Amino acid sequence: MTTSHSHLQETDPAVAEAIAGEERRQENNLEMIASENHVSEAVLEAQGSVMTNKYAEGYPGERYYGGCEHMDTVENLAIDRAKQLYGAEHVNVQPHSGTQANMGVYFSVLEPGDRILSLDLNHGGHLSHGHHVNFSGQLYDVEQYGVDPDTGYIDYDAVAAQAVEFDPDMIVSGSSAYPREFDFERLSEIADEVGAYHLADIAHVTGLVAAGVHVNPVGDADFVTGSTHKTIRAGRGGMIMTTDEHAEAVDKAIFPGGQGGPLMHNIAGKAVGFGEALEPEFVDYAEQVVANAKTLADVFTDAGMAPVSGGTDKHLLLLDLRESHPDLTGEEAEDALDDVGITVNKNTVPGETRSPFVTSGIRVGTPALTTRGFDDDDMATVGELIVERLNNPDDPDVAASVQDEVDHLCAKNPVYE
Ligand code: DSN
Repeated sequence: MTTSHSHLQETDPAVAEAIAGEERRQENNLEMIASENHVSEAVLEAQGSVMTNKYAEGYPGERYYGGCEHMDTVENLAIDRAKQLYGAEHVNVQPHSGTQANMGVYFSVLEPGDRILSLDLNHGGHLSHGHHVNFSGQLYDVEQYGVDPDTGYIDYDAVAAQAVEFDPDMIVSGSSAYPREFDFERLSEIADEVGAYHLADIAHVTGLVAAGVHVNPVGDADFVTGSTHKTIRAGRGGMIMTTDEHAEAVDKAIFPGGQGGPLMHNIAGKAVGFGEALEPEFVDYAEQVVANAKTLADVFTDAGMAPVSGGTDKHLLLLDLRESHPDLTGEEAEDALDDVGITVNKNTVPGETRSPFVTSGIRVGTPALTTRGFDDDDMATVGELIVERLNNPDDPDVAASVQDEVDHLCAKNPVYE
């Protein structure tokens, strides 16, 4: 990848320098935010293309503007490739984000005041699943399910009982910090029993599902939403998958219901990334993402920092620091790691007692490091560095030695050659 940005450097050095700084930061830090990844240069090229100039309200073959023939080509490519990856009958690739995708689903079949049953944010859920600070919690009547405090797993019998009691119009599954696979089939059965729709939000695991290393809810859930830039490493944004039955309602809810012109440069990036995910090497990547997360879980467990639920089935771990590091908040842990070039995010945990700005935990993910080539041995070293730093957050000698090792790992596994 070019790092010069020569034209921008001339016309707008302030922005050029910020972009160059971010390139250096990504290259020289261990990016372990579970929702982030490093896309290919091909995806970057598509996203930075003239596709950004074009308005294309409507859908392929049915646009409200002229000159959309190339927009139709990339949008159809993105749709067809997503259908191949997930086996969906209908795909909408226009949502600007995962939250917009969820909004599109809600708007397609729910009325304000309808009832949603979803996973609590502190137990790994997402703001757009009905949190009171989000439109979803303001427009709908929301109840939430949680994880069993003893096991850290969702208790599906408890969810079934709650569903009978609450009588929701929609059950939402999927998460941003629940480290275990969902039993999508069981949730669809529960939804059927109470006459509710089932929305499975696979935002974090779109890549793992595409590669077949995580269960696919398409075919069980009425609606499946996802982000397109996390584990799937495609252009930034969201998508909705559904059956032919709900296709028209979903498309109308996205445009004109919830959005204006689609972000065609991002849709071009989605098409490119989906094409890459159809290649056999993508399965190797996804398998390594999960293997790396399991390696981290073993290192943390051996160090007395057992992750919530005892491990992971996917690309992320949630560490509740209250027992292992009672004097360290999630915020302090995030800062301590940031100081030595390891980027994670503070995260609320089941039974959280602190504010979302402070928290008692951190979330740690492997998609981005796996993209830059980290294998099991590298990941074991990363886990040991995290333990070392969190055990000695005020020791400058430890900080210096961890930083040295981070520098070495980054140099050995460059993001962009
Ligand atoms: N911001 C994303 C995450 O980190 O999980 C969710 O939207």
